[in-house]
Amino acid sequence: MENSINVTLKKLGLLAQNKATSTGENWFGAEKNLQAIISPVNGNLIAEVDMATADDYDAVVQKSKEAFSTWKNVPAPQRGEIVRQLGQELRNHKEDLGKLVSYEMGKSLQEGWGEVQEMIDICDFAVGLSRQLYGLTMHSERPQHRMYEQWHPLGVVGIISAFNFPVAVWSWNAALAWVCGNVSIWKPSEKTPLTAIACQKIMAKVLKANNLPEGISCLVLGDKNIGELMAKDPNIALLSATGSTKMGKSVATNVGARLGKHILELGGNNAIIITENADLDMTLIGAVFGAVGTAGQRCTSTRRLIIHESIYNVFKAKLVKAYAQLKIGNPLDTVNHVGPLIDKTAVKNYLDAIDQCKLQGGNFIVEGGVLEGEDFKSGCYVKPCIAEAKNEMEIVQHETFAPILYLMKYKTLDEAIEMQNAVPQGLSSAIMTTNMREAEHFLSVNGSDCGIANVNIGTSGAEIGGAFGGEKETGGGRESGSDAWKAYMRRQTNTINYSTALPLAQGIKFDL
Ligand code: UN1
Repeated sequence: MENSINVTLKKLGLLAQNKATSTGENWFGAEKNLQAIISPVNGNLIAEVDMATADDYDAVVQKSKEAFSTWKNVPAPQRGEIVRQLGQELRNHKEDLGKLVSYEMGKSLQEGWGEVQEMIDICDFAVGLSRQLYGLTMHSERPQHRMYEQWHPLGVVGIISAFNFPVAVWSWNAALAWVCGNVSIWKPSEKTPLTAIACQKIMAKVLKANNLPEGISCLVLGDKNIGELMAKDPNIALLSATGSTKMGKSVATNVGARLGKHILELGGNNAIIITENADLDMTLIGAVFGAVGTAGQRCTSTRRLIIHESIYNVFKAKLVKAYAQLKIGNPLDTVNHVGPLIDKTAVKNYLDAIDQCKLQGGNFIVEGGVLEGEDFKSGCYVKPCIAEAKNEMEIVQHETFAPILYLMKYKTLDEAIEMQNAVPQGLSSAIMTTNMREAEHFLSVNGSDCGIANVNIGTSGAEIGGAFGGEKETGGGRESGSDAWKAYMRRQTNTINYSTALPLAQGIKFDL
């Protein structure tokens, strides 16, 4: 395997030795501040990466501001053409980039490729969007006046992304930011910098081929101190941050203190309501993939199943049987369904959550535990587990980034919806039912309070075409599709008077 990973690294322009280097100017590090990157797949050192200092960060900001003065003057459809070329390069590199995502982060190869596909999809979306940055025209209340609105770029867009979607979330933000005329500075998770360097190199090549400044797309590798610099920096016109609610609150406070703009995509605590009218075979696939996909480390992962009492036991038995068939192991081996957690801290959080659940009265029907042996030598492989629990338990109210699924029973749909909504987070939700009244009630104003509400689909696996994000402690931001692009631009309202008089609005008389 070691050999095939080295080939992958090489094909992505990363050296196979243990030191990551880059020809790109806009990511930094001069072997001052080396951090080891360990694969959760086998515990091997993949590379050492230089982390940026505050001075490096300032230099990157300077580069990106210079690039903005060029880029904002490139017509939007031509900006779209650059993103089209990036999409093409991503197609060419899908296999390798997906594999590196899987090796550096631990998600299954299928999901690694799926993540790169999300990048390709958002590029396609952004190309179309580059010809559709529409403003409205309005009728003026004054004669021979015209009103309209237009959208201008913001400037430098900061992107802080999390380890669990190490490349896709960057592309959702960056592709939109660029067609909107912005430049971007990306701080990836310090746990997954290699995939970020690979993406940076791909984009740098596209920019170079088009004679455009590399500063249009910048990368800064760093920890939360760099994130804090970005949040406090008035040069960052918009900061889009994905991660924990704790991180989001700090970003919101720092960006808010300077009245800056932010997009926050934070924790989820997503439930599927399974009614007595659900197609249980279909439900099983959605629920199990939602709970164990990416080893329960998606912000859209299914954490709670709220099941009608009449089918509770039948569905519970199906779940237990399905969990017994799950194959846990090397995510690069496509026979496995579940790979490792990201690191040993994540394993500790998983074990603590299991302990807490037991202490708070939870009853495990599929036991958890850490896997041992040569195949699991990174120490990051855990068993997906299921506990019968109560919604109000403290641990159930909390997002644990691990494959722990909580089951609960309900009698009436209103009670189920109340439970589904009675958590601090509001990202994704789903109902499984073949009954139209139940489905529509769930989607109505009296239904789910989440940013995403699905019918007969699980909570994870959103398509890029819709706006992605959620309410309450999820942070309220929207990224990706629909009209999420508007957050990446500033709206300007223009009123033009082509008459020979100067009538005031609201009929105010002011004669000189
Ligand atoms: C995330 O977990 O931060 O909907 C993003 C999904 C993916 C994106 C998840 N398309 O599960």
